Amino acid sequence: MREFEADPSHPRYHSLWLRHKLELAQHAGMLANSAMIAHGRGEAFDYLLGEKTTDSARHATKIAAAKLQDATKPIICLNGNTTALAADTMLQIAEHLQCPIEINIFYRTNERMKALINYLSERKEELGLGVEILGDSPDYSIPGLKGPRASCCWNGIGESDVVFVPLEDGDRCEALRKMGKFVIVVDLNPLSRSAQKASLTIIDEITRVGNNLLEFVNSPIELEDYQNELFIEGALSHIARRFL
Ligand code: PTJ
Repeated sequence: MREFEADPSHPRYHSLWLRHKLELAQHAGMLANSAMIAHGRGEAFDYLLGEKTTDSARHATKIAAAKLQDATKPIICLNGNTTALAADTMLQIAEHLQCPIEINIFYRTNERMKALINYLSERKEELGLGVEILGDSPDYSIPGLKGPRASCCWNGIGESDVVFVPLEDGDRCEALRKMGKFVIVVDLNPLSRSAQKASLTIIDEITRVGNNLLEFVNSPIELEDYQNELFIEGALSHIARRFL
């Protein structure tokens, strides 16, 4: 595996670093075959957004923190890309919220599940955290979904009331909402089905969301009313203002 050689002064340093993390994860068998395509799509939207957290996305993240703090059974649900890019912050957020993390992937294979759970467990040990990691023995199925992507854990996604699920797919987001859950999605594409179907959509890059959310969950936050369409409109009008 090649070493990471970019100079920190390189204008695209962070972007190159994220790509490198994905390469390492690919090498370790953690990612779906299409993970790089998904990342490239995210990068394209991030470029349009200016590669910075917008005020509207920061506001959505703050509401997400309040919802997670207020939840009875919150769960952080991670796929391959999010684990590769943001494992440490997600573990720290889970520790603050005292909630488990469930590895739950779209393209499920036993090998990938094992690689992801091992990696997350190693990071947890390294950080000295006590977060419960779920996913290796699914005992529940998300109603209305077929195939391996429906598999999950009852004591994780199954009985949760608030699900934080970055880079989710539209069908599963809809199925989780039909179960009555409050679904928080992170997606750089404001037009994706999951962005449109979520209870709360954070249109921002997952590593930036991780850092912001970690900052917010550190102190108690008041719940406030919001309209999710405004977060989607906020991202679209931000893009329009930058280029028109
Ligand atoms: O690990 P698995 O098996 O669950 O599979 C994960 C992928 C991401 C491959 C799978 O869910 C997939 O194919 O996703 P899609 O349908 O390509 O959607 C991915 C969405 O995530 C796109 O709308 C991207 O804009 C968005 N995205 C990609 N990278 C990031 C991102 N959003 C936030 N931060 C990112 N770093």
